Amino acid sequence: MKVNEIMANLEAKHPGENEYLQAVREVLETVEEEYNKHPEYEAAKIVERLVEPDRIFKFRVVWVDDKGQTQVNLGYRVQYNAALGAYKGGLRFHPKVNESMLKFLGFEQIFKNSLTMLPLGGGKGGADFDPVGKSDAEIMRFCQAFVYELWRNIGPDQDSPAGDVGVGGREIGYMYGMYKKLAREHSTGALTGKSYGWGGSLIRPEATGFGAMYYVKHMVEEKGDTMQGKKITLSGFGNVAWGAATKAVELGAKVVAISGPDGVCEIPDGITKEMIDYMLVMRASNRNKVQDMADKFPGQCKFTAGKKSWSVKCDIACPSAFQNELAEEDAKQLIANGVKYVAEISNMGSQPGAIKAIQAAGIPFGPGKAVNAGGVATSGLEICQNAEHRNWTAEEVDKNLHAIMDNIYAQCVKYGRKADGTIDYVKGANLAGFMRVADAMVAQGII
Ligand code: 2IT
Repeated sequence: MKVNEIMANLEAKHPGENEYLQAVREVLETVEEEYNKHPEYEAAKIVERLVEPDRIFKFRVVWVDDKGQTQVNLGYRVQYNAALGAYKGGLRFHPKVNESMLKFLGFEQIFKNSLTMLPLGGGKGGADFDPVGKSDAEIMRFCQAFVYELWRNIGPDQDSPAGDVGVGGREIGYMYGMYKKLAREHSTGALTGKSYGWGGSLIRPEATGFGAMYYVKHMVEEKGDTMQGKKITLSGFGNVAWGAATKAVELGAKVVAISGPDGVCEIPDGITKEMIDYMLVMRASNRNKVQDMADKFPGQCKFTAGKKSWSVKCDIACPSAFQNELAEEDAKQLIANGVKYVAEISNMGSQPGAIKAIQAAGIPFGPGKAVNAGGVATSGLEICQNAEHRNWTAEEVDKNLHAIMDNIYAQCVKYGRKADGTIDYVKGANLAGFMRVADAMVAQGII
């Protein structure tokens, strides 16, 4: 494999699909050396096959808003790679959703799912629907219209979507309800992130953030350090930031910033339980404004419009909202402010220049596909529970999640340890995830 040749071909074939091209380049650059030691990969054209999805469904979603007006959106499902299991990955509802975004997310998902060691293939989907300002009834009608189109292509042994940005428990509920009505069967494993009581798993809502903090704790301990008193900045205030804040506080750390599209909310004394609970209220309101937190807790929080979390001094920075949210200049500001660790909880949260700057400064950098894998891992555990018609206790789920994150961390160390003893977590995650998929593809023949 020659990365530059492959990338030149992909750029010609998929011009302007910048997020997709960025995600592919990063993985290929970090696996190139090892790949070229495996003639069986080259013979089976593993890379050429892996970079293109198995298939993409693209469809019109039509629904009626509260004013009685017809609305038209575009929906997608990218079924990327099924070497390790049925397609698995979230759905993103956001006005900027397009094919490039979902291809990058689907591509990342393949290796993330591989790292969990569960039998999960990679996929992603969503729509350019903007939940901001929508009523609950409008969200229900949109979810129903989306599933009306997609339902034949999902199922527990085919493809199992879950939530992502803009899709949480409420949306999964509406989608599962419509799926069940159309499929005429209670195939609970067709969607994950369901509510507890009708197939959902305890700890799934918290899992991405909990898993991320288990991983971050390893990064910190690797340096002989502890989580106690560490100042953490998060971005966003969605499901991921909520789970991460909950676990960070439990581990003795202090969350000193969250953010929104409108600006940053600084919390100098650290986030409280009441504030963490209020994040859920803010999400349910569909307003998408972090200023609401500062208005609710005046004196404890300070809102600044137009600023990002990365302007706030911290020990650990955790992008937890959207791709490319940490730019090179943000990384430089964090470094100047003495950041000790950076761990992405969002998918591809950092721009390539930011990762380079952080790594060049000798600061450990944890990539999203390893750090945030606890979410999809717990979706995998939800499917296990659905298959055996049983609900595990919260302790059982958390114990499994913790063990999976410990193993992901160990794989990153094994594949990412450099000659000088430090760890390149990006390379470790990509290589560990990639090898398992490549070996499965070789074993399953040219398909
Ligand atoms: O990015 C992700 O891993 C997710 N949005 C969760 C996917 C899943 O199937 O639980």
